[in-house]
Amino acid sequence: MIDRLLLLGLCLLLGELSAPAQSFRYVVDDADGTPPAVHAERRERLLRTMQPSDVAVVMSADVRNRQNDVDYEYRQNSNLLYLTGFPHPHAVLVLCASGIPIGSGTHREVLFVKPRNAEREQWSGVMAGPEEAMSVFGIDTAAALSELVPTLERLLADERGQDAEAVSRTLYVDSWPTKKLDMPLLGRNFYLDTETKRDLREHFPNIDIRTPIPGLSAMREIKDTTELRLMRKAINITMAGHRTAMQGCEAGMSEYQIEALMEYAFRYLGAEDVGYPSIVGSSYNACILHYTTNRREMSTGDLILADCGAEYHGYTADVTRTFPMDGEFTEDQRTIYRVVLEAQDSGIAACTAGAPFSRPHLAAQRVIARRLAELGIIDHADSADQVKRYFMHGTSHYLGLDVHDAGTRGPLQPNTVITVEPGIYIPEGSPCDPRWWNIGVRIEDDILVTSGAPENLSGALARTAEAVEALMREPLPARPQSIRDE
Ligand SMILES: [Mn+2]
Repeated sequence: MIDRLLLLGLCLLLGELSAPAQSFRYVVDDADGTPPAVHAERRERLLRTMQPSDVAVVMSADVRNRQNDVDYEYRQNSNLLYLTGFPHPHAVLVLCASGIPIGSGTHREVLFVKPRNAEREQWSGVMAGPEEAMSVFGIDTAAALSELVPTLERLLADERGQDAEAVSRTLYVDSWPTKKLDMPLLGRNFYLDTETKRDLREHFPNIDIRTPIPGLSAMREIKDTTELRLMRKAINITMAGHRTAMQGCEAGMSEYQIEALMEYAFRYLGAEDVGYPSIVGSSYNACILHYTTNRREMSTGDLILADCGAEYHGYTADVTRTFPMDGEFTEDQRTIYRVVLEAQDSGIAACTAGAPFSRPHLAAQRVIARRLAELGIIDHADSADQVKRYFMHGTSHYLGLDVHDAGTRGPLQPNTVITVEPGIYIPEGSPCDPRWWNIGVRIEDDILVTSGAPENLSGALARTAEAVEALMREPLPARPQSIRDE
């Protein structure tokens, strides 16, 4: 990274700081993303869930600083991504069917964004301004971010000073992606949603202000054709990553090398990122649900749990496989693995339209309870506490733009994607025969609910113990390969 202070000093010396900066072109590098017309249709659909005079506000995610001049890689707020595809920070979408006053007219949608700045672009790349928001992203009207507050003032002015009886509008404000800032020295935490609402209520006392936007979760729960296409792509890339990790696994490796093989394949096949930090836990680390340290050197006889998902054009997969370091399960590992697989099969079969959201979990839990009791690992299959000791998490969550995606948790509906991921975790010291200690197994697939049988979108990746062993005997291809033709 170039030292900015050094350059700044040089510029000042040469009197170059005020020189006219280069103007860069705004380029979208690939055409595989969501078409602007699809975003426009989603905005229209959201507007139809609201009263005509209601206002919805959706903000971009904040830029998060790592230290000094370095920020974390930017990731857009999923709700704004879903409604606009706009990938940059400092943007706010306002929707109102009865019209938002901008310039001489009124508009149903306005995206407020930072105007372009040639000098900044030289350092951190080109960000779309109002012009590109309209021409590239297909937003009806875009304006400078500085216009946001004055516009809201004009839009909501009618309601000011009126008595509560006259309240006619609801202002829906999207939740902040960052919920809470810890401020230990002030002795309190700062909750962004609460603070935002309080500020707005002071400013517009007669407007009903609510968080979040109610229709949005229900919309995001059901995936449209474009979303399913991108999710299949993310899942196919993810399967290739898991194959690369299993085929490349060798004696003496460390967890981070499995992570490296996985993420190398993700990036090589076009994923921009991971959807969540990769979990690669061996031996006792496999018993920690969200273990992401990934630093342990593995040894012979270890079981490796890899819960990793590629993010492609905003959509993430979420797949877990558990495999033996040596390419062959021990007898006890195989026994536990088969129980988890049976539970998962049972959970997947329960993913039918109309079923309560909890049904896959109950189906998987029932199998695990019965089998753990048969193996003598617990005393009673009907003791929820005993089962929870070894299977302590839920079996399913929605999947989409977020790994734990938006949704209503109502009955399952066609074109919803959920995970089915039962597991059994037996840390050292557990009250059972020590032969089971340090076995942690989770098997997770991404399931598309349809009007008929559920479709396992990641089912082409080895699932049975024997298929995993067969895959690990295969040589590692020179380059990561997609399993399915796109
Ligand atoms: Mn998951």
